Amino acid sequence: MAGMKKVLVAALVAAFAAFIGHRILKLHQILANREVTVKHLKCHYLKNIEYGAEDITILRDGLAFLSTGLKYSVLPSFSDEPGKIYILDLLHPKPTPVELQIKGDLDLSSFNPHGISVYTDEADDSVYLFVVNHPQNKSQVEVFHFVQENTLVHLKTITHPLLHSVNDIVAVGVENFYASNDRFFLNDALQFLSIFLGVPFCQVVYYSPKEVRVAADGISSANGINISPDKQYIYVSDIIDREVDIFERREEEQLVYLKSVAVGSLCDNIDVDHRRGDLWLGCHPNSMKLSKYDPEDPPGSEIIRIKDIHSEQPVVSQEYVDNGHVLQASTIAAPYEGKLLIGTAFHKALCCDLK
Ligand SMILES: [Ca+2]
Ligand SMILES: [Ca+2]
Ligand SMILES: [Ca+2]
Repeated sequence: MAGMKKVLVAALVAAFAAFIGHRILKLHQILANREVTVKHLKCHYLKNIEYGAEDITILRDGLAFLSTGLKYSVLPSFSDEPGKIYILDLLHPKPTPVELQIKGDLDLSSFNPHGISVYTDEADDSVYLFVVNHPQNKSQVEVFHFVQENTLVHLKTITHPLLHSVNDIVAVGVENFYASNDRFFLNDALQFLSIFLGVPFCQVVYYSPKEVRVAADGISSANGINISPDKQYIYVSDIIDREVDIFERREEEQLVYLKSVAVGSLCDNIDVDHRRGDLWLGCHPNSMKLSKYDPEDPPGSEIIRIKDIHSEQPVVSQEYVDNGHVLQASTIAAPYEGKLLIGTAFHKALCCDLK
């Protein structure tokens, strides 16, 4: 009997050790500094963007919105100024970002914009900009009405206990959106433990003025979120699992998980080419360099495209790669008519030629 007990304990200890070993290996993969081979495009820096453009979204008429100046706990930041929203006309011969004036009841001194999304109301062509905002490290969503040429009128601030760690949003109506939470625990130690143990607790939340609820869960860390051109599918970048999760929108805005596509990098925000349906991802090839920032050995940038994501064999390709000497910490890449805008967490932004 005692021998049996010993065998059982030894088996349990071995299984536990194997599990811990497996998790250490996984964590090592997440934190690994991949040495990247540079692959450049013909690009130039965007004027006026020195402290990051974490998220970028482009309207069909070529107007791009840029969310700039993010201050986020896990990332370095090099400006004491509050964040700003810029606009850029890609149809202009020399596109230059211009700061949007914000009117209405919003505290601009603590404005800290993160993920953004635009929604055009087809009834009257009104454009609404949804912005994740982190004043005093809180998490809330601001809704603005965009008024040509350069004004945002603040309409409302949305807060909710389920919107506790919002990274990005995708608007699906004038007052409706999906939001991705990039962590489950607000406590850093518990959050690290959940990542170490590989427990996928993160959620996508659906918001409408009538109800707020969890639309999808089981995600390790939900970062960028976006929608297919036909509005049938929602894409979420699970940054820790280095994959894009695909969900189908069903009745009453429930999301049904379909599959994940491995991307081999820690991918941040997602833009979707409205013509072809390709996904463009701003990714981090060296996560350790990102958190332990050293200007002598900066974190690199990696832009990944996924073609035919709904087919049996999606095509995942590197479209732009830099070792940090040109561009650090890319978070978003948005294509438009042969051009590609690339934004970063805290560094500059690029406008590149794809042709
Ligand atoms: Ca976004
Ligand atoms: Ca996952
Ligand atoms: Ca993000």
